Amino acid sequence: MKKKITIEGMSCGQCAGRIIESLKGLVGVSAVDVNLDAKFAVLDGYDVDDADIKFALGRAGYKVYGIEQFNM
Ligand SMILES: [Cu+2]
Repeated sequence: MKKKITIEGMSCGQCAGRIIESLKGLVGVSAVDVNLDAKFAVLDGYDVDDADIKFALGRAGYKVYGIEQFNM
C-alpha cells in the first residue's frame, strides 16, 4: 500500500528530514519518499492509518492537505 500525502509548510531540506523521521516512526511504515518541490510525501507500508499520519505530522509542525491511497 502506498499513500501520497500533500503537506503544507514543507519548505526546505530540514523540513523534509523532519517529515521523513516522523512518518518512519509510525507502525507499519516501510519507506518514505519526499518531493520537496511538489510538497508531497509518498509513504510505503502496511495498514497505516490516515489519522496517525495527520497526528505525527501535526506534532512535527506540518498540516496535511490530503491523503491519497494507491496500489502498485
Ligand atoms: Cu524547512
